Amino acid sequence: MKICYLSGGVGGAKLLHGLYRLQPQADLVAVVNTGDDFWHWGLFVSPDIDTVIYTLADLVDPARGWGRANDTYALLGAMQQLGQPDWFMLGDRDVATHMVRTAALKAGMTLTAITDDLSRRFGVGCRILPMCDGPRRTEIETADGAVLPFQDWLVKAKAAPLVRRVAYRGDDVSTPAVAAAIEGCDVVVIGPSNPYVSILTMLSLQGLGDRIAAKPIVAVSPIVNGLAVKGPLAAMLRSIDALAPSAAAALGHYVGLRAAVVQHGDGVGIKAERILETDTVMKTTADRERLAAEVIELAGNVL
Ligand code: FO1
Repeated sequence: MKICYLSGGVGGAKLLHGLYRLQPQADLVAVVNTGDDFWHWGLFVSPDIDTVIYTLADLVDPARGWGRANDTYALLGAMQQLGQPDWFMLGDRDVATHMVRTAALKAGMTLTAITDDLSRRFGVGCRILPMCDGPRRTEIETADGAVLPFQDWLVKAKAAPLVRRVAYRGDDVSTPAVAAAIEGCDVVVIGPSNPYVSILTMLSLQGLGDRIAAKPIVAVSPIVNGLAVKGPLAAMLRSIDALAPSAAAALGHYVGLRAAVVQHGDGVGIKAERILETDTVMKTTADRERLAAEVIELAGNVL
């Protein structure tokens, strides 16, 4: 069964890692959010792509879920001394990735080609595709009317300002590689990522949202027992849509679900043809593999 997997950062990467360990590599393609990408210290940083690559390559920092394990921060200290922004923690080894990506972008390569190259160099065997090659950026409109680029809100402002609305700005076209990945798959699996700032960002693109709507979709909830596993989703459900955080509220952003995978007891109000209640918390690699096996089995049953 060929799976096209939609992923944001940390949570999405964990389930993808489980699928990656169980699926033949040729039968798995990940389409990854790039709405969080930004320029920092003159470097182009693509956090969710890197989170996915480092996770699959077993190089990610296990406690944070982003950045590289055992990284050092000598450059960050030197930049601080020179009065440069220090609110975004780029590790020394991680910076090598941003330098290579930035140089390749400046030489005219597409983000898709650069990501293929980085994946190969990190030994990642399945295809990882940026959702688009052009600039498409997530912006956060806060309750007091300010408009912040995503990382300024999430990291610099520590996700403290209440969110009124999320907007996606810039070029709204996806890529031929993403179109082919969706058309060639048997099922689209939406990972346990934040709908507002990861998945809807992707679905807003021409050539992506419309193609996915024609495929069977299985979605995994990022909300467990009314709490976001990580990140600001619970607060966003309240402040953007006045919804109490629940799996139904999170997955309600996706229409036409063939199946939904949620935590035990979280199935209430979910709109999907099939609902699987299981343990969706992934603390260990074994948890990732078990949940991935359940997703694969469920997907096979609903095709
Ligand atoms: N998240 C933070 O909360 N603080 C950081 O300093 C930070 C640095 C960072 C560096 C590289 C990278 O790939 C990710 C990094 N993240 C950091 C995570 C990132 O901002 C978010 O997790 C994603 O953009 C949301 O998926």
